[in-house]
Amino acid sequence: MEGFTPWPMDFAEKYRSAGYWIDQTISEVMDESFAKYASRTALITSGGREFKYSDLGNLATRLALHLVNLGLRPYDRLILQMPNIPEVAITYLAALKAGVIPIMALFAHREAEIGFFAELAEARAIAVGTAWRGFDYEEMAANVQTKNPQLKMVLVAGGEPKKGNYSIDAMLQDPIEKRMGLNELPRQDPNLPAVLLLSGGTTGIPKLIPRTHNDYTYNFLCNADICGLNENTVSLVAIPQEHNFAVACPGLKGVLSKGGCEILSDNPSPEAMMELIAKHHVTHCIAVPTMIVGMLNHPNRRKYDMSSLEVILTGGSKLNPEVALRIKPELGCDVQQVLGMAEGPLYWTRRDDPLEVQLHTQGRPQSPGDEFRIVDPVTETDVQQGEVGELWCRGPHIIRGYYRAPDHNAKAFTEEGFYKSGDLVRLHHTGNVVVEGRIKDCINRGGEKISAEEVEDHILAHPAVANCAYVAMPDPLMGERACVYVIPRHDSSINLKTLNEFLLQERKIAKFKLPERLELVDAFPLTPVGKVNKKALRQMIAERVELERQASGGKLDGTKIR
Ligand code: OOB
Repeated sequence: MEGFTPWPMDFAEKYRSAGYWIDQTISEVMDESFAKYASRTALITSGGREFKYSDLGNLATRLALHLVNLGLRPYDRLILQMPNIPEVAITYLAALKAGVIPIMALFAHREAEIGFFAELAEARAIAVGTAWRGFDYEEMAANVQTKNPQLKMVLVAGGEPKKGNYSIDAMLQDPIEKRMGLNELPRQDPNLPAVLLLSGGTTGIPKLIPRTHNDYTYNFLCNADICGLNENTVSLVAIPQEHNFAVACPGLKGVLSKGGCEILSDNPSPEAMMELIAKHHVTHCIAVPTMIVGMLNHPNRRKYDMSSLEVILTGGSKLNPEVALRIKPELGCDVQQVLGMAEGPLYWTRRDDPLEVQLHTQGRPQSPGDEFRIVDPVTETDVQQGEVGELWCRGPHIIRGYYRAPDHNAKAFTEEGFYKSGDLVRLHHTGNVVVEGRIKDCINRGGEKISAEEVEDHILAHPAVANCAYVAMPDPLMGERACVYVIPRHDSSINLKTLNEFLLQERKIAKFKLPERLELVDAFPLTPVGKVNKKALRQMIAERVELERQASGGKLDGTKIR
């Protein structure tokens, strides 16, 4: 496939002979589960809809045949952007069966992001939910279509579509399998991409991450074992289903591979999560640290019987050790930390690790086939044991290149094929890694990554802005929120409200990327080579936030979640 960097032959052979790559497609592995666990419950939604393994398998096959019937061909790209409704899982599984590559967008994305993915990947289709929380996805899709004529098909789930669009609900009710044979579904090469994930973590414009059948299957099967999933597992997902964590680490596919049940919730609030844990006797809960803080601090926590909960799987941003320490005594379950990346690297703590490792580290590689180095980012040599450096990773589930990004690939990967993660870590004496920061220019807002450069480009388009720098400020709940330093143009005035209106209405970016604080300045501190010194800006805003917190008697606890 054009734009995809395969693993070199010798590595592919090594991964295959070690048994990491099993040369099956994701659909083949899923089909085995649909047959093996046919009568068991596979999926329950917060809205009360339930699907058995046989239902899920049959619906995915039916929709896959419809996709083929509509004219979608192997390796065509389809943007998948739905809230956590069952159709998101069905459409994902159907696309894989039809050999169509889903681009895993988030329902929070807007025209700027979706338009960018459509153009970069020359997507032929987009699958959305109908209006959701007051936003009209079909209207957005229509706007994206005007600039992307190749985006021919808009598929809509959860209601009646507008004229010219296709109804997923109607397709799921139409037994096309009576008219088309399964041999119409294409044979696929397990060495080629199955899915395009989004990178959040890189510098610059977002990238698409090609994950092959072989590498992504290994990813979820291995994660399912590390997290101890089995037929009795009930796993709660309230983060977006399209996220790598929710779909493959071990996520939906990990749960389905072992015969467990996924509870899919469209409400990420701590109370809704606790209610579902109690109602469905959830054993495994996938949560970003912000959600854990929300549950721990919730006044109604004791109302809910959460005794079924065995473990919280958490990653996406750093779990504060003080929060980690409260999990067992207050929520009654274990915690398994994961330092994960859509590019593939996955470091996990294990349930039988000493408490010190479980609480204070972000784990060690998921696979014995993984290699990592911790290097000085300037000299690119290994740091001394225990010192902080950049984490470089290579392995059977770690990509060798972003999709259609040759220039960036030359910088983001070493010649030997290590992915330069941009994360700063230190090796714990137990052989686990501890995240200490990052060198990539992004903000991690409660696990959602935002590229600074991407938002700065939008902010610079505002007529009152001469220059800007978008940086992270610390926040007790979200870990980080975005603050923008702005040098205004002469005689212009700008404030946070007018800037954010501009970003939403004119630039049409996702709301979670909006700066939450604006600081006007005359000039930026510069580094010795004359670049904006973002480290100094981060420090400035952190000090200011801390002073304000002290002045307010500690009451500014940032409990607002947007
Ligand atoms: C997950 O994946 P991405 O691609 O959205 O974000 C990756 C970045 C990492 O490079 C790191 O900067 C940060 O998110 N991160 C963490 C972390 N887990 C991810 N930082 C500190 N502590 C952690 N435990 O976020 C992701 C993918 C799969 C599973 C879980 C999370």
